[in-house]
Amino acid sequence: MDRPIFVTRPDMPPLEELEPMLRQIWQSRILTNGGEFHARLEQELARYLDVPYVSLTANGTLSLMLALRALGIEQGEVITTPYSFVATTHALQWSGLRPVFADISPKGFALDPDRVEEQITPRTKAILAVHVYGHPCDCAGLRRVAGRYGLPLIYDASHAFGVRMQGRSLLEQGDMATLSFHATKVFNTIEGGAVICRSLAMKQEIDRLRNFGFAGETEITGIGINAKLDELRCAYGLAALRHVDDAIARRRSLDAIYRRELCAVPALTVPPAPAEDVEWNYSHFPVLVSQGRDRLYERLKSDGILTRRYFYPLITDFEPYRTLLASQKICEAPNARRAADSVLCLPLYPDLPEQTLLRITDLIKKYC
Ligand code: T4K
Repeated sequence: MDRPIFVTRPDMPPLEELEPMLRQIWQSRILTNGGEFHARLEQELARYLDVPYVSLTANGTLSLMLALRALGIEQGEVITTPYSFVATTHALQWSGLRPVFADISPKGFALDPDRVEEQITPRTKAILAVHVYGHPCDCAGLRRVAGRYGLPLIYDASHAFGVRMQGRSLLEQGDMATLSFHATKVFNTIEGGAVICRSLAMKQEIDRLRNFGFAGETEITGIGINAKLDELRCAYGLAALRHVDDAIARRRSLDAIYRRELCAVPALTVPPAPAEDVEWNYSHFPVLVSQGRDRLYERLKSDGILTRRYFYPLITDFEPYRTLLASQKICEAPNARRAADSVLCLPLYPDLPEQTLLRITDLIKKYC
């Protein structure tokens, strides 16, 4: 049997580009707690992403927890989306915050600002939105709502590496944005992540919090955590960054073939690419299957095509949350539910051969 086709494959830098940096690490024995490669990756990412300050972290989940802590959001409710990877809500729960869910927009996959506003009460302490699949949220609408009630606005931008809107980095939106550099992301450091800060003071606060709160050898300024990224992963990230433009270009051409092949399949809706003023990263290729999504998922699986239902089930439907939220009146979120029940993310990664992609689209046409 052919090898399975996964929904994604990590994009890895050439080993020979990594080797000199690994030798240097072996010589210096500086492995973690900040080092040359860590400092260089923060600088190079800030330049590449066109943002003022980058604080590297061990992963995207800890990035969210650090952002919440640095903004002083330590109790109360945070309005968020049920249509995301569970880590978005887990980060709130681990931070002792109560998630309150609002529906996504009927067009697209991100929080609807009007639905967010309906959930605001005196207990609300912040809004946590997600740029799902790297498609920008309605940032103007969310900014208006957050501003009206004086609430901090945080973006989980785990999918939005390198995305730009109206000529500026999407990561500049909100009070803080967080990234995941997990192996499955457009840019990866195997595990890893970052917090994007607007000011040096905020970056310094995140830097202290990710290192247990240490502000010097004998002083801590807060209850920090260990969320540091080590030198090996930073070296890997430096090598990977040199290739990320090529990887995004390759994703763009595969995305175009999928669109060409699937736009006329009656049982499918191919969500439009983001608006023209958005430079997108082509992080995922979701389609909406009006009927029989799970049957299509299973049939493709039996052909060795491992699509994924990102994001099904809704976060509110996972068991721990069903119990935790049992006493709470949960918003119905019909738009999020419709998306979760019909979405299928198709394989998309830079070295997916075109021939394989065409085999996938042929099978989809046959089964739909
Ligand atoms: N916020 C959002 C919106 C997120 O999407 C995520 C993570 C986070 C926050 C949290 O960030 P991190 O704390 O993770 O940095 C994956 C990833 O583990 C997760 O990082 C990601 N989102 C989520 C959307 O997807 P799974 O359980 O679906 O991954 P897995 O292991 O099934 O991988 C998918 C496919 O990728 C596999 O079938 C094969 C391929 N693969 C995967 C890995 C890990 C490889 O070929 N090599 C690999 O090393 O969660």
